[in-house]
Amino acid sequence: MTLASKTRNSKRNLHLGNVEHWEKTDFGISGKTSNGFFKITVFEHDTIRIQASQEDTFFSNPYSVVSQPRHEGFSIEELDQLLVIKTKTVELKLFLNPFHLKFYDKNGKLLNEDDPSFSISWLGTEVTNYKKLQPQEKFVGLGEKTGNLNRAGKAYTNWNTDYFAYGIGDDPLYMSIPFYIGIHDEVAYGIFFDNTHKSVFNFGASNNRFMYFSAEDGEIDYYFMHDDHVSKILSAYTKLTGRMEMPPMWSLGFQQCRYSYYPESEVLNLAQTFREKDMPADVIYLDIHHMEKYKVFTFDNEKFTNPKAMITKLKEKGFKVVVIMDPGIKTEAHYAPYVEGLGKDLFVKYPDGEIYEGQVWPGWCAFPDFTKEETRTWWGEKMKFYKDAGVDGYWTDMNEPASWGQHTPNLIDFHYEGEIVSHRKARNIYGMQMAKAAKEGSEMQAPNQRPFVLTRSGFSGIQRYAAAWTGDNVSSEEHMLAGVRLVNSLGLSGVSFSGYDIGGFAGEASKSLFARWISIATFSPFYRAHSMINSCDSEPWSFGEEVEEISRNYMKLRYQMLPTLYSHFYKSTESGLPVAKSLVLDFPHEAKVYEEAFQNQYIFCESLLIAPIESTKEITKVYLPEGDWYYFFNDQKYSGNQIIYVDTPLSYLPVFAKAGSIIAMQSAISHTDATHEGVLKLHIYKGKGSSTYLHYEDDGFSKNYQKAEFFKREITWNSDKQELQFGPVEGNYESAFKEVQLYFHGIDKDSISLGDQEIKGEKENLAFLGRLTEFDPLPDYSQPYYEVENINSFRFTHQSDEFKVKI
Ligand code: NBV
Repeated sequence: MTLASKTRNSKRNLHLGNVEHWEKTDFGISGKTSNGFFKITVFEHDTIRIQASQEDTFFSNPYSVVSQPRHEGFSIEELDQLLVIKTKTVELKLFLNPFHLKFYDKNGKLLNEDDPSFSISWLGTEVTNYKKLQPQEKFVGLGEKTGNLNRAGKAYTNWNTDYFAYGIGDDPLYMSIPFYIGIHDEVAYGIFFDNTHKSVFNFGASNNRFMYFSAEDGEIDYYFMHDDHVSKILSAYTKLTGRMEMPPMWSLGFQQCRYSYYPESEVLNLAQTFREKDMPADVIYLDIHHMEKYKVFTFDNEKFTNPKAMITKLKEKGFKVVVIMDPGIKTEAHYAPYVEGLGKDLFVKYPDGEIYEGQVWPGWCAFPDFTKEETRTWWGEKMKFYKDAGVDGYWTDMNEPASWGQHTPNLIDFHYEGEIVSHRKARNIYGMQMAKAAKEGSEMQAPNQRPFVLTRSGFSGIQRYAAAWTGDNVSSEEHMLAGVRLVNSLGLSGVSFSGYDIGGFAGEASKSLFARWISIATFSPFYRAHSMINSCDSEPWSFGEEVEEISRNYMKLRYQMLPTLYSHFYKSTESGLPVAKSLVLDFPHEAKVYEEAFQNQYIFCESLLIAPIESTKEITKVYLPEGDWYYFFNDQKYSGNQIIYVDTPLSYLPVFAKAGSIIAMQSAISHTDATHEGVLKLHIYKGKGSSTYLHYEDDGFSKNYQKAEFFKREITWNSDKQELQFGPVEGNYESAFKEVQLYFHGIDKDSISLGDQEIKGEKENLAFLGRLTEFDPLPDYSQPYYEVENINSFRFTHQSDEFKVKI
């Protein structure tokens, strides 16, 4: 009996068995056990790959990992019944009889260990790795997963699913990222299980013995990552699976969506209203009604008589257009994409060669096989249709792939870059490959323009191709907070550019809910309002004057913060670390971070602590981590390491600036392309020691930044010495800021020196959120108006040489 048939026939758990033979390889070891084969690869000093298979061959997912193992020093020591593989960061003990692994840090502290009895096992084709639960072990990450920040005690399934109006505890949703971080006893590690089949992560649900990750089929193929800092574990993961590229600046602005805006007069009115109401915005979306009979690569000529002219008018007003693209191709005779797809053999098929058809918006559809390069290229060519009309961004929806009935038959075949596999292996990767097709299509159509793709579905590595949003959420207070957790969790899983539908997609937001939601989203990487067909109007002016005023204030604040936001997006492209960062990343061993009351808190752009709170609450508890914090709207200072109570009038979201930080701002503008005053306003908060803000600028839309056309400099603030150092400028791009204006928070000085020059301060009253107008204040909105009073500001010419400001 061969191993494979032994496994297939097994009705009980089959362990990998005892190691019978092993040998050294270039990057580690490989070997044979009584029931299978294994391979251990030292990828980097902090990353070790573990593979186990029933056969003597190992398959690799061709889609997620983009890096190669590097020759870094490691040693292999053979002891009695044990092999020890050591890098400068991790020690791995492989116990031979039976095969099981234990990982230690460089000081010999246990990080993670297999359950020795089961370690890697098969049950039929299902393959599982069982890991002992460590005392008080916490688990974070796993991407777009509902529930608490700490996933201990829960189990999750990775199976990309179209889930309209999901509940805040429901699983699975649209996207699968089989990567998590385990934290216990002052240590942490990360595991990325690189298997695209339906998989389960059980963090101690229904048992108290182990956590496990299992896949319906395929192999054990995981990367173990460790470092002293959780953020370095995340950097290691994004080194493996890639990082986002610099998005166009406009995609950081406010975006307005609706299922669906039509006809073209409505779209133009919408744009006009934003401008008339002085509410900054950059993007309008065209949802499925832009198409003729929902056929992708068409416009409904009655609703949109001249899309190109419409888009030209929108551009004149500073708007970009993003169109939806669904994968389903209507199986209609003479419809070019269908005819071409058939002719070029680009659709997903049954194993007997017949085209698979499923029903979606256009009726019966064929599905392009995005796991095939020819299909992706062809899709990119078809996108010329939109490019010619002036479209700038693409929204890949329904790419789980969704179809009515929600039960795509498992037997259908996908190309999978030549391997030819069933739906069981391909489903989870399909959406990501559609997003890749869209990204590359956009680049094919406009080579020097940065693509913008928004995707619903994805897998590990999706951050290389698209921003993500959390699908069909619901207009409720708990959904608003659940969305924050989803975005924070995506950030902990390599996806820095994500957001949720402001106001909720399904259902109708109350006035206060919308106001609070748009306030929170101002501090979300992706900033878009969207709502369902047949629901009430949900533009930021549709909820009455107070909400309009609050929305305008926060939208303007977002545009004022663009220099900081853009710089942190740049930083994230370099580090893989999130722009909206759960507190767990900096304070993994602080128990309060996981408490229900505080688990939604996060740090935005390294400098602002955001404490999301329901719109119905008038007061909230906020946990301030160590360090000092300044309430953002009036500079009230609080010491960290304590829980404080804060009033939460609707117009003021609890936001705190971290002592020691530098927050770069500009004047409010109507859209990202509009000209600002040319003054870089640096808000500097007194703290302890020194901290650095990396300021980054470029043209915001082209790829010229890849050829050093950027302006980059470190600005270091030393609170102890009271010195601000502007470092050397890198890159060949001229800064758009002609002047610098400094605002010191927590420091009372009326002059500074800039070289030999003394500069006198001018007293200013800062109003971060503008003033609420006097009209008809409802009781809830009649809270005091906060402002930072009588602060000194200092203004001088922006220099590109290094310089120092002494306070
Ligand atoms: O295209 C229509 C919607 C879209 O607005 C939404 O954002 C997607 O998540 N789409 C789903 C299809 C149907 C929703 C009921």
